[in-house]
Amino acid sequence: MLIRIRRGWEIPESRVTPEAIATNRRAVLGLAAAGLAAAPPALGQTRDAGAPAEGSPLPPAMRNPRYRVERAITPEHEATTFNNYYEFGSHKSIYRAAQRLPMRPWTVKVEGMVEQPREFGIDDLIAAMPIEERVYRLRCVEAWSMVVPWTGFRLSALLDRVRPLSSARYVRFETAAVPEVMPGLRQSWYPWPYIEGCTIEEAANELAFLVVGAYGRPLPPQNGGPLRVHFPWKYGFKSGKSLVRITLTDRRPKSFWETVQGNEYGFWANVNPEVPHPRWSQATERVLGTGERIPTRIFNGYGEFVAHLYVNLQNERLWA
Ligand SMILES: Nc1nc2c(c(=O)[nH]1)N[C@H]1C(S)=C(S)[C@@H](COP(=O)(O)O)O[C@H]1N2
Ligand SMILES: [Mo]
Repeated sequence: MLIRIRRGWEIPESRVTPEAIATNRRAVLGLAAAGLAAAPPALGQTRDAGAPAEGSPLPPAMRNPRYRVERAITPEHEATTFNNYYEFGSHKSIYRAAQRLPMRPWTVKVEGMVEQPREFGIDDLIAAMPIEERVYRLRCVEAWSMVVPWTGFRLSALLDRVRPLSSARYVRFETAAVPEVMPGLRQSWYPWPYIEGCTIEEAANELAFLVVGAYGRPLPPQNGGPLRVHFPWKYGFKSGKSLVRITLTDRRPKSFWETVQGNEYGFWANVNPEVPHPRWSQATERVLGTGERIPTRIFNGYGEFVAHLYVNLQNERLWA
């Protein structure tokens, strides 16, 4: 029986962009060359300028049609050359510097209030987890946004492996700190390493995603390779990059930006167009690639999945 596997980069939406057509053509050519229905996405493709030279090809990942975005996918080149990653510098053009981050070997510890703490090698983890592709919006607190096809697996799938104790209330995410390749770490006034966190309920939500790829390729270092988290309903800074440690805890983690400027960047940081940042409006966002300005949506458009998480938390500063 011939089973047609939907390639990761196929766009089900009617708004197909020129980038999508170009990418899809590459895919068709790659398929013909390999003569396989489920060839690894990276096969036979030329790497984009920002893409990494390291990392094993990802197993084929099917796009999950449940998460629809009624906007065009951001061109890969834009998403991989315009980044926030302060360890490499406090500007958007860190993608070249980030290529120096050694992405293999790479391990991530999952520990704290769990029955079975474990350390996973990244390739073992990718092989063991239910890999899928999800097209998600990302809205930075600085009011730009993009739409990216990420490859990864649910955060809860990983947490299930270590069996969190019932006393665990929060999840803390820690980014690698490698002084030899990260010039930003010399800026000693910043509270390195980069820390982020969420509640257990948020971690269990179906949208909370651990990312190991983008555009069908291994996640490049500038986007947080080889492993980053993404909460698409929250401002982008909640999505910690290049994770080395995930800790279950009963104490609310104090994040990097909260420590730097707590009155501007809080723990919850859910997207809300009606709650301005102290220094600018959050009503609209600039679309990466086109420069178009579009209205920002509450929970970044994901309210149907996450609004229930916050109904009993109205005394919290949920929006910034
Ligand atoms: N370790 C680390 N993670 C980080 C950041 C950072 O500076 N360091 N920046 C955050 C911010 S502000 C955003 S908007 C997103 C950007 O992700 P992208 O470069 O893939 O677009 O990463 C987040 N994760
Ligand atoms: Mo951001």
